[in-house]
Amino acid sequence: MIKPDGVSGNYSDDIKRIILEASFNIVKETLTQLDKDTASAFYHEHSSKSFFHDLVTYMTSGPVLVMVLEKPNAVSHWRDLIGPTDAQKAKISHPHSIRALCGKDSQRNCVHGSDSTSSAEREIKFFFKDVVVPGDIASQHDEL
Ligand code: YYY
Ligand code: MG
Repeated sequence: MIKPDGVSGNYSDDIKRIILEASFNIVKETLTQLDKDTASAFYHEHSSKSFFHDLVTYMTSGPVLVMVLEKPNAVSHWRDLIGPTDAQKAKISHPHSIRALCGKDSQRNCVHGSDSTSSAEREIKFFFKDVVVPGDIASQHDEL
């Protein structure tokens, strides 16, 4: 997912170029505006965190571009490509990562990536009810 700062900062085309150069297939995509309930449900695992309210405010501040990406070991490859959660740290430790390119800090970090195959399955179904997730996606053992 390209988050609101990525979309409003006009990074979508650059990020899609990086995605295609890394040999991902973009299976589905949709530009959508999250409302408070949807953003809260998407990030429900963080609902007890101190940053949750600010995170929901940020995620609902503008449109997001949601994509289903496909390639072998897609979860871990995408996480490698986006870099660490804190974009300030990414700029130092992973200067070629997407978060280093367009993120601002530990909240406005430009992109989302599923953290496991089971999260990927949940998140794909969250946005794309009609995508059939391959049965073997959960057997790749690339939990992070
Ligand atoms: O998976 P990833 O996005 O890299 O980080 P998470 O620890 O799952 O946090 C989800 C999301 O929450 C993060 O992308 C920004 C936000 N967040 C925050 O606002 N402040 C923090 N200190 C940590 C995370
Ligand atoms: Mg996460």
